[in-house]
Amino acid sequence: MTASHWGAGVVETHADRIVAVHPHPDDPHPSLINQNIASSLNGRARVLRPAVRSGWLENGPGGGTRGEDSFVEVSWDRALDLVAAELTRVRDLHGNGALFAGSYGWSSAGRVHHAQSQLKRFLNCQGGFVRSKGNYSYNAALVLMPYIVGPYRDHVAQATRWSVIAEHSDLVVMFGGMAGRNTQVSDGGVARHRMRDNLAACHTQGVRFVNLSPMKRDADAELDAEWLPPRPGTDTAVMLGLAHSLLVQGLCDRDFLDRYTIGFNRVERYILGRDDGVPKDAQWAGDISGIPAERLIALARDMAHSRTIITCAAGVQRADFGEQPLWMTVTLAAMLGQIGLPGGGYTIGYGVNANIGNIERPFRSGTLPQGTNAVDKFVPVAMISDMLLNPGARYDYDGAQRQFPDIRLVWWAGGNPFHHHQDLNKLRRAFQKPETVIVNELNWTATARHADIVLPVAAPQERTDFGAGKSDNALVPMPAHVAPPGEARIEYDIYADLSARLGTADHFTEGRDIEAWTREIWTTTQTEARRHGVSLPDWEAFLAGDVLTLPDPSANQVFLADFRADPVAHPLPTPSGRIELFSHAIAGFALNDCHGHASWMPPRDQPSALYPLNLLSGQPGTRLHSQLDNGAFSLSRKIRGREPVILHPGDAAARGIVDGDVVEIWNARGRCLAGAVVSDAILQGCAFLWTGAWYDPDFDAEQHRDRHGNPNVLTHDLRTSSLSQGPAAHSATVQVARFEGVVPDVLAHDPPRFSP
Ligand SMILES: Nc1nc2c(c(=O)[nH]1)N[C@H]1C(S)=C(S)[C@@H](COP(=O)(O)OP(=O)(O)OC[C@H]3O[C@@H](n4cnc5c(=O)[nH]c(N)nc54)[C@H](O)[C@@H]3O)O[C@H]1N2
Ligand SMILES: Nc1nc2c(c(=O)[nH]1)N[C@H]1C(S)=C(S)[C@@H](COP(=O)(O)OP(=O)(O)OC[C@H]3O[C@@H](n4cnc5c(=O)[nH]c(N)nc54)[C@H](O)[C@@H]3O)O[C@H]1N2
Ligand SMILES: [Mo]
Repeated sequence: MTASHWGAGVVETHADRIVAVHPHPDDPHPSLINQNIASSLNGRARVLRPAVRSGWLENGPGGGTRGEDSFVEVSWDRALDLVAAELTRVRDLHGNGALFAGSYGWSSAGRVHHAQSQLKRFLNCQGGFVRSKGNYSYNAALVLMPYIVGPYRDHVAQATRWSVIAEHSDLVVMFGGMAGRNTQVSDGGVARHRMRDNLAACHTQGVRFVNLSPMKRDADAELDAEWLPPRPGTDTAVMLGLAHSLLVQGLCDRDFLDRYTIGFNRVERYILGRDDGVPKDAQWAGDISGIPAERLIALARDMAHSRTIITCAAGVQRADFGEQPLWMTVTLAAMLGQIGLPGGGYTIGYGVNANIGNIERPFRSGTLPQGTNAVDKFVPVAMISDMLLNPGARYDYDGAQRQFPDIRLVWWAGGNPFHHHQDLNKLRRAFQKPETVIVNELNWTATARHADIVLPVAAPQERTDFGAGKSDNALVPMPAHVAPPGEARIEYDIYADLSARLGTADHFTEGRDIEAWTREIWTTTQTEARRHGVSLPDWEAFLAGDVLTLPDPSANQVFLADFRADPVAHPLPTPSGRIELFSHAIAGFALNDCHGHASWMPPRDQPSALYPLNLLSGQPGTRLHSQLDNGAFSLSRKIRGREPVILHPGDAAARGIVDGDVVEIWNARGRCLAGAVVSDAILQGCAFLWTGAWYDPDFDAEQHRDRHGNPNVLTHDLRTSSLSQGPAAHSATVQVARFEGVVPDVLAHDPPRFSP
């Protein structure tokens, strides 16, 4: 048995090697991502021994060029001596505030060995570090929603169940769709994939779906969804057009707005164009979005006359001014007046994982305690490049002015910024700034290649653990199936040895080895379970057994039903206790990129003669982000070794591109190769390149061309707005052409160059 973010699996070994991970028999729709595991774990890219960048080794901290120098393999003793000495040096000279260990990333499932928890516990015992705040998934929602409705994570957990939608809804209007491929995954694990059957039940019950997304397959074919593709970044305009149609057709629920919201009068003036002379009517919205005005007017009427739930994919906010479609989703739903009714209202983020609207955890499992961080400094997660490039500079975030720390040492465990961050050429420049970069990795990812000291670590199937997805109702045993390859080690043991060198062993280990901690964490989980009336087996029995399923705590929940029933007894945690369609707090920040109510701002990069296509870069169906990109299933979908890019037949023909061609994609920030998939299931004028192909820069080529197809060489690092500073990957424009040169080999799945 094993657990992963994309599901439980049954591990088959042969002669001390993992040869396959099979679907768990109880999972109705197991993810094929498991098919990557054996080939990836046994692949050429595994880090087998500790390695140090030659330029750093020869010239000391800061020497040489990250990403280009060769590596020198060293013994563990040598590597740990170097790390301990460097940590001590940086702390003595600059203090703990010069250490950055935000380490954003998904790492692997497994409660005990969670990479970030391990690193943070270790560094907290050393006096702390600068952390990161927020995420790449839905940062705009994390910052915005508390002002207008309440904490976003709570709302995701409280999302109306699909069983309720199947029974009560007539219409599901989906901005950004609800891509089935994304619901393979859930943070920490998903033992049973329920989404497909739950959506099928909606369809069987006659629920209609409308998919407002540039990609037709953002709604699975079985839903028979109507496809109304807006131009990327224009959802706020579409929603305003719908809102205008409601107003002028007299379909707005005034009672709801009066009782449950504040500030609608301001929004109404804006929608009607009272102050700027621009009515945000269906014609206006149609011109901006490309969706016919008549269709918007009819859809607004249909929404008002049906039990309608509006959904907005998390990805829609991963764009310029990404707060606006969120705020406008809430505004539109409030105007319909169905918030808190079964099957009505809105949810932001259905489809962002397997469990939302399907299942919840009755209680939290135990985790490795991280201790306390004595450094009280954070950086918004997607400001990593700006932070490294501009120490001491000021920036806006969440209504306050803040200052970047002066970072000398970066430590990353469990994430891949050279996959996840925008504008990778800028990140490469930023990564030259610190004196030392330490990376713990399974594989020679681009981030490992941009490090100075690389520590090889065990994979989930090579250590004993248990899975407990954050929103899943299962506990999954994860016995070690094989030993780590080469000299790769369990991360806890690495930190224990380092702590001994630094004189903090007792503090870090509390006298326990990893097995003792594992038992301790299981005991905590048992205690927590007992408090919820659940009795869990002892550790040995659990580890030798099958997936354990916990009771569903809220099978028929309806989002904001309490608030609707009694807004006085159950006020929202907003300043007014109501839904804030106008926020005095946000208006008070006087930002030019996020006003006091939802408003339309065109994306910064507009298609031009030079860069005529909108680039979209959503999550890949064949892997989790960059994880397992070198696995068999992920590789099976590549085109001549490159990541597929989906192009509309009209855009392809205009460029002489046919299906299967290697193409070059570029803009002023960078360029990459990719493999063309020509399909009319994408809106003309868009190119969709999956994220996660391991970045493979060719330093001899123009703009360090990436040979493999990583969209983040093309995306910008300007972020959503100065309110939330979230990543805005979906707002980029590019040009595409057939690649006429000799197609180079992709080297990203091979180890780097080593020197003796
Ligand atoms: N253009 C574009 N960019 C995007 C997105 C997009 O839509 N478009 N999406 C964004 C989103 S939503 C996200 S969440 C991010 C995801 O970005 P990341 O979470 O950084 O991506 P992963 O590929 O999951 O990286 C996890 C890394 O951890 C390593 N790892 C796994 N297990 C362990 C372990 O036990 N120990 C250690 N030390 N390492 C381990 C893996 O080998 C892998 O390199 O990407 C973001 N980037
Ligand atoms: N298989 C698999 N599943 C995953 C992941 C993975 O790596 N692999 N990653 C997981 C993670 S970390 C996250 S955060 C979630 C993300 O889940 P989502 O945020 O829902 O997914 P995305 O793929 O980023 O975006 C959804 C869709 O939005 C559409 N879109 C982009 N721009 C616009 C726009 O301007 N308007 C409209 N209307 N639509 C637009 C794109 O076509 C895209 O397919 O997925 C999770 N699920
Ligand atoms: Mo994410």
